[in-house]
Amino acid sequence: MGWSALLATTAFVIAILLGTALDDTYYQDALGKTGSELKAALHTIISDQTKLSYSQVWDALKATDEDPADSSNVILLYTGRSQSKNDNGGNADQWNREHVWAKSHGDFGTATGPGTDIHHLRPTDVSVNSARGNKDFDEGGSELGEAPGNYTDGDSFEPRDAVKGDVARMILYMAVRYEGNDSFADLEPNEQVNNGSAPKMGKLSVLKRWSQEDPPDAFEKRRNDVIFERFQHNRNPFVDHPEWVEAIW
Ligand SMILES: [Ca+2]
Ligand SMILES: [Ca+2]
Repeated sequence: MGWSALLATTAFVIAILLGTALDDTYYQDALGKTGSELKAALHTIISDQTKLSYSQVWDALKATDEDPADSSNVILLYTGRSQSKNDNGGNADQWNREHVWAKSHGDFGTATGPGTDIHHLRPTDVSVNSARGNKDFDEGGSELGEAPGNYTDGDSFEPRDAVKGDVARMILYMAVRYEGNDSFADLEPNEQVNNGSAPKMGKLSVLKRWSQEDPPDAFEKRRNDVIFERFQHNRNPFVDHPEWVEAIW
């Protein structure tokens, strides 16, 4: 076996062991459970975390969403554009911090808590972020000229296919992480659009389908690892175990 083959084999074995190790350690109390018992076990596991300030989120996103092909850039969620890490701010074509679970749904703002939880915060083009606004997720509408593959109408937003599953798993992470037993609302998915300021996000049936259609890829898995190892020290269980979406909902 040559060196490159040996390295590839070693990397593969480490990846398998890491997955097994997570089940034997991090997810130990969740294994074998389903429904509300699984949700409760995961809530306890992922609530043990370091919390960031809203200003710390900028630097965290530069690490979690780094372009694997160019370490000076991040990949923007909806446009898929690779853009300089330092080109963040408030101008229309800069990138800013998108709350995938819109912060008005439960009115949690940007105080340390759900509003600074980088599992659902992503770099996005400023004006595309505005177009999404606080809309619920559903299919249909007009395509965004600046973000091909993304659609919106008066009451919902549909992200491009490559991140549909990412969006679903971020929303469902938030539902498990925030259960109303801290100073914030109990966040839950539902079948509505136009949820307004209610601590709800729709549509659950569409999000479940998106999670099936777009399983976790290398970028999403790496992101989960970076958040776990370097920032919050908690994981999105649905990136590690996508089958837990159906097991709970
Ligand atoms: Ca994806
Ligand atoms: Ca909840």
